[in-house]
Amino acid sequence: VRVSAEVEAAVRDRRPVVALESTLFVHGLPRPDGLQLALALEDQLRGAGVVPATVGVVAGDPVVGLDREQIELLADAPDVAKANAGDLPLAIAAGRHAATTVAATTWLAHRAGVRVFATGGIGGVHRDGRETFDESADLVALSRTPVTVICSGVKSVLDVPATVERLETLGVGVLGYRTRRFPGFLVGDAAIDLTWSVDGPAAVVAAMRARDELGLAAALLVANPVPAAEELDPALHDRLLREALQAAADNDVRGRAVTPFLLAHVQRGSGGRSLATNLALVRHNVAVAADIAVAWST
Ligand code: PSU
Ligand code: MN
Repeated sequence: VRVSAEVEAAVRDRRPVVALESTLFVHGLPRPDGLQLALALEDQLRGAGVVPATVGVVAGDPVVGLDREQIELLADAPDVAKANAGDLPLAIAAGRHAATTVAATTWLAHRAGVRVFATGGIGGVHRDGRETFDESADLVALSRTPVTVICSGVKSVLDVPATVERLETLGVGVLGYRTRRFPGFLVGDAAIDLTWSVDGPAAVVAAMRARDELGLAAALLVANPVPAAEELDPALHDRLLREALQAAADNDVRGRAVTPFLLAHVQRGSGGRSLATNLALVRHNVAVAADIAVAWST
């Protein structure tokens, strides 16, 4: 793993560092919003006194702490693979460019000694998961990587209650951040009660310390809802999602094509509002991650 000099020094000196993934800006957002967001998140972290550690694979090199040119390269290149943890050695051996998902990013961040990671939404159980077994590699990766992940839930195109059940089975501790309900990604509330809730970074750090002392392998998931002023109207969200699911069924869309199809449908139907909400929730997660990383380092 190639760790940038800046990230390596910060980890060694116990200064705050936050990892960021690359699938979000390479595959999860339209161009040029992805690149703009990636650079804005780095600036946001630096402004909070935190070293950013954006993770990705550049020509077969797994990098923790991509520099600006490397971020631009991944955002612009036409042939960037999407790598989960199982894909990582294959992308490396093939010398490919690859964007890292939550699964691959947590692993590389952990190898570099980075303990806090912010993203938008993690992967999860697909709605047809009972038949297809389609469940994101993020879930099992989180079960064996002791990193703290700040997110706003899982993409609402997934089966959210099933994903929360799987997190429990896999031993991933879920903490509501100033909420007692699991967040619904573009909306604040997925109507699932949480057992544990914290009111700020110090309580997250206490849980991280206890997890380390117990020698547990799993991640902690900090569930941070999108701010109320920026959520997508829940009625609009539900209507767009219903229509998108119906359109996918009508057009016989299957497998890997389903998620991009549904997201694009919601995007068009909301007239760009879902994109604005997506950007807002990621920025909010990065702000909370910065607070946690600062508290952890002190
Ligand atoms: N959630 C989003 N946009 C994304 C992702 C999640 O709103 O782009 C990405 C993350 O990188 C996550 C990955 O780890 O999708 C999950 O993909 P899969 O279901 O193929 O494991
Ligand atoms: Mn899948």
